[in-house]
Amino acid sequence: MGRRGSTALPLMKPLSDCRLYAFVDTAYLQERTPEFIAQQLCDGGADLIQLRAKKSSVDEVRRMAEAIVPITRAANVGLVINDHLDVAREVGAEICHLGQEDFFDAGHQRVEELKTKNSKLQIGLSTHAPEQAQRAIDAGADYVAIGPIYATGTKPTAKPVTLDYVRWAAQNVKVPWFAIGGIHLQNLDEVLAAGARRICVVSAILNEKDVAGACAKFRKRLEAARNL
Ligand code: TZP
Ligand code: MG
Repeated sequence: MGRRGSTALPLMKPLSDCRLYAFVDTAYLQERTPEFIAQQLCDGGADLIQLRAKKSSVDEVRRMAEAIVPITRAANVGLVINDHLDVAREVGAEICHLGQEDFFDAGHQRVEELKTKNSKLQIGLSTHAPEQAQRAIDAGADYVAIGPIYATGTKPTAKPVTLDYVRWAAQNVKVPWFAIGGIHLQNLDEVLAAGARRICVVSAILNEKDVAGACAKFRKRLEAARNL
């Protein structure tokens, strides 16, 4: 039996090797199913895929996650569940992503509090300023998201943090960190020049008809920047 067939060992790359973090965001599904998008993102070379379903009930999120898990597993891509820790645990996702309010405002102090015994679940936290990044790292976050760099329709009320925060992260953050928010192929070079080596991309991939092709373009650009 191959490695893939032998129980639920996480076979995703270590977070430090993950560079392209893509999304199944239900706001951008159009006529497409979550599974179709997930498969396209895997085919396009995403290292991580987040299920982000802001308007869905927990049951709907669970159903979507259950449909996506076999796809990400088969591709050895890490599945991240946004907001729903219980769903992440139930479906055996590799990672749960939480915002500042989901974690700190809910009274948590250490990410270990969210990890059940023997669980390999990793926790990623959103951050919007250096103090938040420091607090997330001190809390034991497995990765931090740094953003939104630019204004974005995916999170329209969030204030852009600008490339200054990316430059700060490049100097100061030692855990894996991902630049996020308004990143597209035309501004990718300046995000990389500011020091980012890992990026999250939602709309610039999902707005394309050829999702796998769009994803592959980001992948190629990140590969080309590997030795920057
Ligand atoms: N968190 C900070 S910005 C953002 C999230 C979820 C949205 C990123 O989406 P896009 O479409 O890549 O700007
Ligand atoms: Mg949240």
